[in-house]
Amino acid sequence: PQPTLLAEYQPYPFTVTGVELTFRLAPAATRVIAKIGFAPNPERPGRHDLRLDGETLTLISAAVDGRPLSPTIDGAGLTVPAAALPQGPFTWEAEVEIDPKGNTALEGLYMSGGMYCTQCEAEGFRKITFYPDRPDVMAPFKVRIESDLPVLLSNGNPTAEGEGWAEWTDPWPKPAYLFALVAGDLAAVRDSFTTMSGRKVDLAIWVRDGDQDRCPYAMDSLIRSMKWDEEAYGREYDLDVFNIVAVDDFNMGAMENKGLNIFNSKLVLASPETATDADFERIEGVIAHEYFHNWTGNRITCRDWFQLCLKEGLTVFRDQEFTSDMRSAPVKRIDDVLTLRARQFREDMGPLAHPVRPDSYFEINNFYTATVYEKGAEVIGMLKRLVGEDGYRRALDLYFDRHDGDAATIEDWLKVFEDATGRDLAQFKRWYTDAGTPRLAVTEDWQDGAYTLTFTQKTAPTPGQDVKAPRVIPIAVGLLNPNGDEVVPTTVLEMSKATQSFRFDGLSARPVPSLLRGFSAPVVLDRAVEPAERAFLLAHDTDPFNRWEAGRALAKDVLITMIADGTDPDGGFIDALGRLLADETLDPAFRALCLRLPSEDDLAQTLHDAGRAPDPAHIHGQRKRLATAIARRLETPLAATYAAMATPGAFSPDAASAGRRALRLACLALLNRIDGGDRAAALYNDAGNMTESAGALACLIEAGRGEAATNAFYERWHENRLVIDKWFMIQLLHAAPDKTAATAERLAAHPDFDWKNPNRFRALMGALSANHAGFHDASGAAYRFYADWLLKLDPVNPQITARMSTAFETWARYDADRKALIRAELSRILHHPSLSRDTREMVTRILG
Ligand code: DPP
Ligand code: ZN
Repeated sequence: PQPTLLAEYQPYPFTVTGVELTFRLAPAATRVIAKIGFAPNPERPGRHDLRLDGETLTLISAAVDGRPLSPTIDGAGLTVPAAALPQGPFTWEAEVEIDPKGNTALEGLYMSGGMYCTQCEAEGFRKITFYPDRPDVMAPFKVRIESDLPVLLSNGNPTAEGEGWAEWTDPWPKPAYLFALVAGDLAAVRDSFTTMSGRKVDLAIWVRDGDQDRCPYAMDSLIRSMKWDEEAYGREYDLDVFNIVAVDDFNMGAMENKGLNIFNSKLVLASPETATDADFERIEGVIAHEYFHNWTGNRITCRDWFQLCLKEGLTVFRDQEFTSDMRSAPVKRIDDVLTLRARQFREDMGPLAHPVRPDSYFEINNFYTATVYEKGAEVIGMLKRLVGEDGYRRALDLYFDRHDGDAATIEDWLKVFEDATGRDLAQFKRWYTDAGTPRLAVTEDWQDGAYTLTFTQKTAPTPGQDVKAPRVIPIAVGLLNPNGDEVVPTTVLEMSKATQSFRFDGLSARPVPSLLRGFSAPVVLDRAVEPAERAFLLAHDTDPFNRWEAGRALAKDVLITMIADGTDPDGGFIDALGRLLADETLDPAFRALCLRLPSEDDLAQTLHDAGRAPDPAHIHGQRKRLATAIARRLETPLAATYAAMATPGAFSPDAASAGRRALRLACLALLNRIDGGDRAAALYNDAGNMTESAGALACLIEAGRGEAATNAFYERWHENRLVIDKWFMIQLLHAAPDKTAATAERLAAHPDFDWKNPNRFRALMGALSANHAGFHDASGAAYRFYADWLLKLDPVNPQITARMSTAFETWARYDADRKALIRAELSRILHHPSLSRDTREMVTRILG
C-alpha cells in the first residue's frame, strides 16, 4: 500500500449539491438508500470518472439519473467511468446493506447495548454508503430513519416524524465525517438556551433510562459553553436543537457531529458518588470542546486530514481558555503543561515524532495525537502571545468572516493572522511543518548594570527530518531583584535565530531571571541552576507557573541525584516544600500540584536525555524513598493540612472544593508512606464521594492492605460500568512492580473484563502501561502480556489497538535487555499475518 501525501492533494472532480439518505434499521441487515446530487467541479475541468469510497458495503442496486448500472467495485470503493456519466449535473442513487451488529471496530454505523449509533470521523462514512468521503466535499443532508425504536436522531433540525420513522434536515453544508445517526430506547434530560440574538435552542442529553440523574453537570457545562463562545468569540449557535447522546462503546472521547454530538458515556455521566473531581473537570472541558467545534471544525472545516490541527489545535486552545475562565487559570496551565510533557514531549522525542501538520500517512486515525491536539494548541498560544490579545481577536474575526463555509488549510489560518496584524509568519510556520521539541540553552552575562541573556536553540533530528531550521520562539521573561522584588515585569522576547542575545540595562544589582513564564513556548529549557536559585524562585516568583516550575525542577534535581548515588534527599528542598504547604495565601489546588512528585516516566526520559539508561525499578524505589522522607520531615504540617482540607457538607464539584480535596489527597498519599494506611482506611470508610473513595483505595493498595476495600468497592459498584473501569484501573496503577503483570493477568480473567469495550480495555491495559516500573519489569512478563492482548484486539478494533501500541514508543530509552524484549514483542506483532493497516503503520514506525 502507498501512503497518502499532502503534496498530492487535488480537489474532488465533482461537487455534491445535496444528500438524501434513508435508513431501514435492522441489526444485521440495515438498508441504506442514498440519493446524491453531483455537479462538475469547475476547479477540475475536463471529464472524470466518478470514484466513491466504500468499505464493508454490499451493493444492492445503483443508478445514475434513474438508469441502473453496475459499477466496478474494489476493496476501497467503486468507479463509474466518465463515459457512463452525463456531462452536467446528475443524480446518483444506490442501495446498500450493512451489518451494524457485526461492526466491532465501532466505525461507521454500529450497535452499542441495543442502540444504533455512528462514528464517522475520520473515514467511517464510507462504511455506511458509497460517497466521496473526504472533508472538502460539503453538502446539505436530509435523513429519514425507519425503525421501531422510540428515539430516532440525526443531524440538523427535526422536520417530520410518524409511527416508526423520523426525518431530519441539516441546512448547513457539511463533510460526511460530521454525519451522525442514533436510534434507541433513550431518555432525555432537557433544557434550553437563548442565543445572543434571542433564538431559543432546545437542548437534550440522551441516556439510558436510569442515568438521567447523572446528567445535570454535563447540561450545565453545555449552557456555560454556549454562553462563553458568544462572549469570548462572538460565536452563536445555528440550529433549533442541540442533542448529545451518551454511548458506552466508543473509540474516542466524544464527537462533534453537527447538532448531534455523540459522547463516550464517561464524559457525560457524573454524580458525586460515581465521578471524581477530575471526571467533572474533564466532562466540562470535553462538552465545551465538542460544542466549540461547531464553529472551529464544522462551520469551518479542514480541506484534507493533514489539516486536522486546524480544527483540533484551535478547539483544544479554546477549551483550555474556557476552563481557565471557569476555574483557576494558573492551575489549568500547570495541568496542561504536565499533560503536554507527559504525552507530547514523549511522542516528539521518540520514533513517532511528526509535525503538527503531518505530510504523509497510511491511516489517518493514527494521527489523532498529542502533537496534533496539544502541541497544535500550544502553537496557537504562541501566535496569540506574539500578536497580542487585540491582534488575536482581529485575526479570529477575520478567520470566521473569510472562511465560514470553507474547508480550509493551515495556510489560510496563518494568512488571516498576517492580514489582520501585518506580521510575516513564514518562519513561524515551521511550528506546523517541523517535528521535534526544541531545546533552549541559556547563558547569562552581567556587566556594568547590563544583564544579557543569550539563548541557543537546537532541535534533534526526527524521523524523515534530519535538519532543523531555527524557529520563532516567544520567550516570556521577568527579572527579580535579589530581595525578591520584580524589577522587570513579564516581557516577551522574540527569538528567531539559532543563537540570540537580549540585553536589559539600568539594573542596580544582578537579577534572578524567571524564564519561559507561563510556559510561553513548548520547548525544553536547558539551564544548570543552583538549588538556591530555584528555591528563591519557588518562594518569590510572581509568575505562578514558574513558581511551580521551580519546585518541580528542584524535586527533579533531588530525585536525579538520589537515583545516581543513593544519597539521602536534600532537607532544603523538603523545607521549601513545607513552607509552600503552609502558605494559606496559595490556592489549595496549586499547593496540591507542588506536592506531586515528577512521574517515573518523566524521570526515565530525563535520565535518557542525559545519556543514561533508566532502571525503572530503581527509579520507583527512589521516588518512594523521597516521598517517605517528605512525609517524615513534614508529618505535622501534612497531618494538619489533611485535617483542615476536609470538605464537610454536601458535595460540590466546583474548582475551590475540588482543590481542597486534591490537596487533602496529596497529603494523604505522602502520610500513607508512614502511617501504614491507617488514615486511608478511615477515609475509605467515611468517604462520601468518589474522589475520596478512589484516592483512599489507591493508598490502601499502596500500603499493602487493599484487599478488603478492593472487594468492598467491587460489591458496591459492580453494576456501574464507569466505576468498575476505575476499579480495574486503580488496582493496576498501584500494583507493586513485581506483581503488576500477575495482577493484570488475574484481572483480564475476571468475568467483568469485557475486552471489546474500549473503556474497559483501556482501563486495564492503559493502567498496566502507565505503571512504569510494573510495565517495564525486567522479566518482560508485562510486555508479553500486553502484546498478546494487542494481537487479540487487532482484528476486532484496529483503531484502539494501534493507539495502544504507543505504550512501546519509548523502547529506545532502556537498557539492552529491555530493548531486546520490547523489540521482540513488536516484531512478533508485525509478523502477524493479518495485522490491520492501523497497527502495522504504528508498529513499523515505533521500530524505526
Ligand atoms: N472527536 C474528536 C475530537 O473532538 C475528533 N474530532 O477531538
Ligand atoms: Zn476535537
